[in-house]
Amino acid sequence: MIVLDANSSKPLYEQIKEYILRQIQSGTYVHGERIPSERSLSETLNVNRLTVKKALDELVQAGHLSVQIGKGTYVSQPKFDLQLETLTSFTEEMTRRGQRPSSRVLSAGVLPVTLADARKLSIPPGEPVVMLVRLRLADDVPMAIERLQFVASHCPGILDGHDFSRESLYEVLLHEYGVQLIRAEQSIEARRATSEESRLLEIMPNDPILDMTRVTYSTSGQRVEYTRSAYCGSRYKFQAVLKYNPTH
Ligand code: 16G
Repeated sequence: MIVLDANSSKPLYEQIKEYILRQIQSGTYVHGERIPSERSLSETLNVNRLTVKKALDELVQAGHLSVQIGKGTYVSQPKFDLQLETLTSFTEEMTRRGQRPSSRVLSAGVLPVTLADARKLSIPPGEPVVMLVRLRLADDVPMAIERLQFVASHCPGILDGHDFSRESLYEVLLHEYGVQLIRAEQSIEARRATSEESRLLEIMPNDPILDMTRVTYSTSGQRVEYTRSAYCGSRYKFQAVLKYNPTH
């Protein structure tokens, strides 16, 4: 029996937050699992449902819980640490941490590059690029939506013989086309999810997104890939090692 102290100077919703955090810390509520519904918690704790809602909302805002629309409220998974210094593929990253990578191909085709994207890739406007839009998943949990363009002349016919819901693009490029990627320029910006992104990533509308762009170079020094990806802000944390530069 859990007793909340109605006479305490600490508001009831704060006591409920502490109670839920204790359940997470002790492992009673497990990462990635659904917690009891608002109704069930209000019955267990014998408090008004609105008070439970306020506590849950604040825990969601703080990132301890996350709402999956139509499913319920879940204990957040610990965030993924992504190293920013190494050029890796999604498949390599997930495999390294013992998770199963997969993708849902949302669209794939070869199209003439737009003027703006041609500049990013340093190619003439209209040159054919492979466009591949994928929802990337780790152990079946959606992590990111990647919209990539790859200069088609480096990988003729790549979309014909491959299933990119299972295969790694970087592996196919290396093993079949001999394209070794050597360096990338990457930037990260914060923004809110669009309604389409929130549906695909199974997050709340307006949840935070880390919008990443990557321009990747091959060993020949040419820009070959331009990718714009929407990473789920609640599931990622980026890390970099910084070195002191005495000339600055
Ligand atoms: C990473 C890359 C992406 C690349 C993909 C290839 C970003 C920030 N990074 O997600 O540019 O296309 O890996 O993955 O988007 P794959 O080899 O597993 O198909």
